[in-house]
Amino acid sequence: MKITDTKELEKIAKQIRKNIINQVYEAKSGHPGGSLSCTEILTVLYFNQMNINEKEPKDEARDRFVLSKGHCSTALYACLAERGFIAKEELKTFRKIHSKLQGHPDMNKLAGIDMTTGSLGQGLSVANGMALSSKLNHDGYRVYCMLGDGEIEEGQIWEAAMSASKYHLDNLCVILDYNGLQIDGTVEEVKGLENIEGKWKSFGFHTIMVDGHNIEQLIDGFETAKMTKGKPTIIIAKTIKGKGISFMENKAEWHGKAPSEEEYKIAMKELE
Ligand SMILES: Cc1ncc(C[n+]2csc(CCOP(=O)(O)OP(=O)(O)O)c2C)c(N)n1
Repeated sequence: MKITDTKELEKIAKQIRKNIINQVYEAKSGHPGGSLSCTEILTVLYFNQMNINEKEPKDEARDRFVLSKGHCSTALYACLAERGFIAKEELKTFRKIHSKLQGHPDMNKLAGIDMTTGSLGQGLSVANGMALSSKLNHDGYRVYCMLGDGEIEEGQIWEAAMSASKYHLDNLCVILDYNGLQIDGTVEEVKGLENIEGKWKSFGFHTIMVDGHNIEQLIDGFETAKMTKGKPTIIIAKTIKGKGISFMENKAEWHGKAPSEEEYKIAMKELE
């Protein structure tokens, strides 16, 4: 399945946002802010870019995706449900005991999840391993890894960045969800990321800056990444935390909390 129509992809993104809010509301917990900021990125990956098959989720030849900012699992589950990897009904089990849909993604519970994540800073190292394996075995699959901008304040990320360029992992595409907010404040307040593009360039990456809510720019970015040889690519996607729900946008307080009944109704109305 490859959807190329921008309007169609925007419609899917809207449905994914509804799925995110429904999961968090039903569970009375979760992370809506950073899930809503990466919605279009995931939509483009899962409906336009990645070579995946919902009927064979463990196909060795599939492209891999690592949601390194694992707290945003609702966005990934919402996407997997729309793409047919799981039943939509299953979204209601998010964060329940014994559910396949744990608060943070668990690859041992759910086919379609390529890596267990949640402890920030580790995903890029694993993605490196996958990309290196694909190259050594001539498997041909690509690896995508999504990082949060708060997450990249972890030192392990920069060690992994050096390794990715040392091994010329041009089959690796990192996406930075650059929404400017962290768990309880701005990323700049916690530990500044000034000259973000220069930082990644100096670590040996090909850098592409996009508006992370613009489907066409995202598709162009991923296509350019595929054509880039000899080095890994990072797509730095400028986004808005809480995108799509007026009272959640750009508010750190919506990093990890559920809406009240009244807020839920307003949110769903805004997504109509
Ligand atoms: C190693 C580790 N330290 C701390 C946390 C707690 N934590 C969860 S989310 C978060 C902030 C992440 O910010 P960012 O990467 O910008 O995520 P986004 O804004 O996209 O949700 C923190 C500190 C964690 N999950 N793992």
